[in-house]
Amino acid sequence: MNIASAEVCVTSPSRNFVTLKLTTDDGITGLGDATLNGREQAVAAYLREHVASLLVGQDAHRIEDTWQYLYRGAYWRGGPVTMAAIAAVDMALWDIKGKAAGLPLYQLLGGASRSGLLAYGHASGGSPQSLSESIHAHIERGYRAVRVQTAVPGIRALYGVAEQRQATGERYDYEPAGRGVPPPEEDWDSAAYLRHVPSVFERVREEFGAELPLLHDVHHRLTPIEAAKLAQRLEPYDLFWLEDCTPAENPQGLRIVRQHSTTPLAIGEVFNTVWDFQQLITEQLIDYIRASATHFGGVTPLRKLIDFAALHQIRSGFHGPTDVSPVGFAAQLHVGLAIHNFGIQEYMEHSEATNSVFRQSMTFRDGMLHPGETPGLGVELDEKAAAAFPYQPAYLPVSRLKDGTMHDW
Ligand code: CS2
Ligand code: MG
Repeated sequence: MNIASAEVCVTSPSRNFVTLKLTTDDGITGLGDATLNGREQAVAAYLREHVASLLVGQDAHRIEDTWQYLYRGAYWRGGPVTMAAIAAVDMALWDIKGKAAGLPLYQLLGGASRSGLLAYGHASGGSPQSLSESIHAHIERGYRAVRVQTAVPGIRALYGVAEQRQATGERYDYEPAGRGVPPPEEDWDSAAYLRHVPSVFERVREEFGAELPLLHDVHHRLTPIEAAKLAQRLEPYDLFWLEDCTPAENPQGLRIVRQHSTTPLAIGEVFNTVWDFQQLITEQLIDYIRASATHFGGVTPLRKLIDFAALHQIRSGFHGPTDVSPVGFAAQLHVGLAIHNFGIQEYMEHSEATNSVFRQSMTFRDGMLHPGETPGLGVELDEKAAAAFPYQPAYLPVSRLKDGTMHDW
């Protein structure tokens, strides 16, 4: 079974998605997600110009060897563009293998280790009242774990705080990238944020009780000592995790946070290879792995990473924002179902438009996700529907301090 063609589709139903479609000489198709928010066309070109011709004629069953060929063979290793491209090839080959075997991917990875995946949703609010409504709306939709993001007095526009109709669960895209150029500008003030956030969790715990798992994402905005202070101040509210509390390019920074707090830490949605995680895992500096199949080179390396993490009792918390396409999302649902050290799965529901282009077998019931029993990944791309949503330049917002200094993502 050889690869006969490799085609790239860029479509924008609510947001941009890059999808690789591999077709074998016996007519089986496989899909892979190569979406890189705000840099989509770079990955599309990487695949079209530099990868497609290398794949045609190759044995579609040789997943590991193809991965190593694209990773080691290129000389230039790693980075988000390369690894999203390799991820798409890897996922598409697993999709094909599953279809050829007549089995959903999780069966090829060892079979189910649980009946479903605990998901967390994104609640947020501009005021205590709207945050409370948003959390209630998520619980009503079945969520058993909730990420809590809040507006902060003194910060004009803050990433991750959705408009009310989005935050209460209508099927709009959360955290949309701003369409058009230049990227929207938001602002940031660490001191104002540190003063405000603990009081929000205090109120939420008072209202919703001790049992609801609560999560919070800092989006890499704090220095290590600020992150330590936040993690310490949040301890009474017993978070499930505190995410991306400081940029982790300098993993030693996390030692400072660990010295001051037992709040569990989740990191890694922007990481691309196991080397980015090595110190964090071996020194036990994190508790949850935030990698996604899409930005980490696919199913093959994600499985290896999570097995490595298991040696240190670190669990999965794979990245599931709406800029991971339904294809990439399905890939990690299959991994999450199969592994032993599953933690939680982020679930930002895709919009109706996205779901009309990507037909999915996955389900969300009573707060639990399941990838379904369709052979392969369980996602089909409706190319006609996709063609109605052409690519539109779109960028994540940037953050500046009050004096205009660019701040960390
Ligand atoms: C966020 C993401 O889901 C999350 O945890 O950090 O929404 C992230 O901002 C986007 O994926 C960036 O593309
Ligand atoms: Mg995040």
